[in-house]
Amino acid sequence: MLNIVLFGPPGSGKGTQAEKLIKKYSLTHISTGDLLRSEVAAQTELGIEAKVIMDKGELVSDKIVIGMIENKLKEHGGGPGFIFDGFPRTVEQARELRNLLTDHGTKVSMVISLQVEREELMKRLVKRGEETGRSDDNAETISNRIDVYERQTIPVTYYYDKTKIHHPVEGIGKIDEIFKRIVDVVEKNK
Ligand code: B4P
Repeated sequence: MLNIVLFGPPGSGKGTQAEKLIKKYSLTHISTGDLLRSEVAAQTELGIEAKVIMDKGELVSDKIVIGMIENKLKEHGGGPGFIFDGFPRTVEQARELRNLLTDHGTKVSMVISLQVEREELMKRLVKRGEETGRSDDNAETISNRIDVYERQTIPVTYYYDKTKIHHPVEGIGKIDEIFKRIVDVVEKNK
């Protein structure tokens, strides 16, 4: 199986590039952000709890997010592989992902980490907020999301650095150019 973790700060293009990768490699897309937003839209108990946290730009608890991933893996067992978009975001989530994939007889094939600096992230997400009205895409929340990323999510890269499957990719430029850079990494390492 080809299991890709698409990693990077909020606004680095994970969702954007995941869409293209799933088409090219017929992978199953698992975006914890999308899963949480559908719980919010359906106004489930989990969604009501998650919305408060997401609107502050904080991370939803590991327990909730890992439970969602577990369900998705059960649902889609086999197939060519998965794209994990926005997961793992903590070292605990990275450890659990490893355990869950081991239980399914597979593992993370590669971690592609999009590199984009804060100023560009702010610009992209403020623009998306204006266009879509997404409630966590306002300047104050975006800034906190980037702080949370630096504090809680960057340590995940140290976790993967030890495994030699971590590949940083420049995330600035045209969407198709970035996609080509990612595909080059996938082709060399799959
Ligand atoms: P996510 O939904 O994962 O939100 P995100 O990090 O902002 O990424 P997204 O995929 O939406 O944006 P993208 O970079 O593609 O998470 C939202 C919240 O959910 C989190 O804050 C947290 O509260 C919670 N959550 C999610 N996963 C969790 C987890 N594992 N644990 C705990 N909590 C979790 O793109 C951004 C914008 O940039 C788009 O508008 C796009 O059009 C634009 N863009 C992309 N590429 C570009 C390029 N090359 N040039 C210009 N613009 C570009």
